[in-house]
Amino acid sequence: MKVATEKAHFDVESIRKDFPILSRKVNGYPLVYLDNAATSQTPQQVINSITNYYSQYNSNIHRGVHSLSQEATDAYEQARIKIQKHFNAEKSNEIIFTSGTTHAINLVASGFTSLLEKGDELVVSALEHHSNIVPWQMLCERTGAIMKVIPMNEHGMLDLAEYENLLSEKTKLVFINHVSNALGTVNPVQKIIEKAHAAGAAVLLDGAQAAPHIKADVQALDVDFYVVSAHKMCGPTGVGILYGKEEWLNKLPPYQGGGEMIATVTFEKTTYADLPHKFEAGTPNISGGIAFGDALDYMNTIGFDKIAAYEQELLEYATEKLLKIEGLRIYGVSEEKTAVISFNIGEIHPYDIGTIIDKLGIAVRTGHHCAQPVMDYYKIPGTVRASFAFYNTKAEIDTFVEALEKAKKMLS
Ligand code: 7TS
Repeated sequence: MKVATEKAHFDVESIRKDFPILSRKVNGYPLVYLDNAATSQTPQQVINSITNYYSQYNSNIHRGVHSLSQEATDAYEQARIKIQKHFNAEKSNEIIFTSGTTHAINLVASGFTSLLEKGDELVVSALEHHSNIVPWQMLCERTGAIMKVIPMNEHGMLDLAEYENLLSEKTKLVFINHVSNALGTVNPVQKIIEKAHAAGAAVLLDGAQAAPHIKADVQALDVDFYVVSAHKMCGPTGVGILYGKEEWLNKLPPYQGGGEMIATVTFEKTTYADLPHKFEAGTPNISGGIAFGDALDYMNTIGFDKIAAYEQELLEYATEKLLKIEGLRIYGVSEEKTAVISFNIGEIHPYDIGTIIDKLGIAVRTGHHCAQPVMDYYKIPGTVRASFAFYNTKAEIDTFVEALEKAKKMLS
């Protein structure tokens, strides 16, 4: 994202009071939680939403005549509408509840089995999380389709000229993350979508790392599929969505068979329910879906513009401070990036740094971040990744940098 020009006041101290976990201690030190790209923390408003569901109207949806079931169904469908509005989908039946991004990608990849022929081509990028690689490799094995990879460069950005060379009339689908989880790079998705459509290919954007920071407008993007996980944006784990254009979702066969996804069942033939139920077999994560809607309300009340501007301030502050540590190298220096910093210090193994600073109450992720091709590009086993959220502070960054200096002394 572009650097914010105006540093508007952001009342982080009052926001932090919404997150009970932020006041706990870890290993005797105040928790400094910098692993937000793995999962974000949960505000009391969202915790209350889950408690309220289980203490007031826990029941199965879409089937009971009784009042509790009606209340639960209304709340769940209301959440679907909140999500539709948030991502500006044209219709609420284009929002399919899933267990998360991984499930959503697998749903689409499975559906494409019947739409591809041997020799068809798929385009992926070198920057992907494994969940946007492996389901498609499995699809290629089933169909004989071929996967082509857009290369990345030293800055952690995609080579768009090479992307254009990869596109042809054989290309059926392009799948790319909106934001890279390992490096924070914001990809030029509008251009990527335009070029894919010009070649006649559909596009799936993995929005798992973008949605907590950028309010995507699926109609403005004209994207065919957009997938996210609630747990990266103040919601609970085990729930997410697949947005798909209605015409595409109608073309894909159901992913799983079971209750709630049928119109009629006989042993001779079953007919399927309309969207969105065709893709929602079985009892879903009801409280999770409702809480996802409430998490979006929570973030929208603060405002995505304000969140993005504040996180950019944190990113600039942390980048400047970290670069003062001798021997520290940051991977991923795209001009447009979210508040993620992946780095190594000299030859020190990232795991050792992570372990030492954990003893000081600081949570970061270390390793390949489920993006091994990115690590292979840089010829490293992994990095230390600090990923910031709107409830982090500059004081926490200072604590983090001091802890890194200590770790460096111990390990050099
Ligand atoms: N896509 C991207 C870009 C991701 O960052 C992740 C999770 C996923 C897909 C999978 O999401 P899930 O909710 O289905 O598991 N990324 C990370 C991470 O960076 N650290 O831990 C999980």
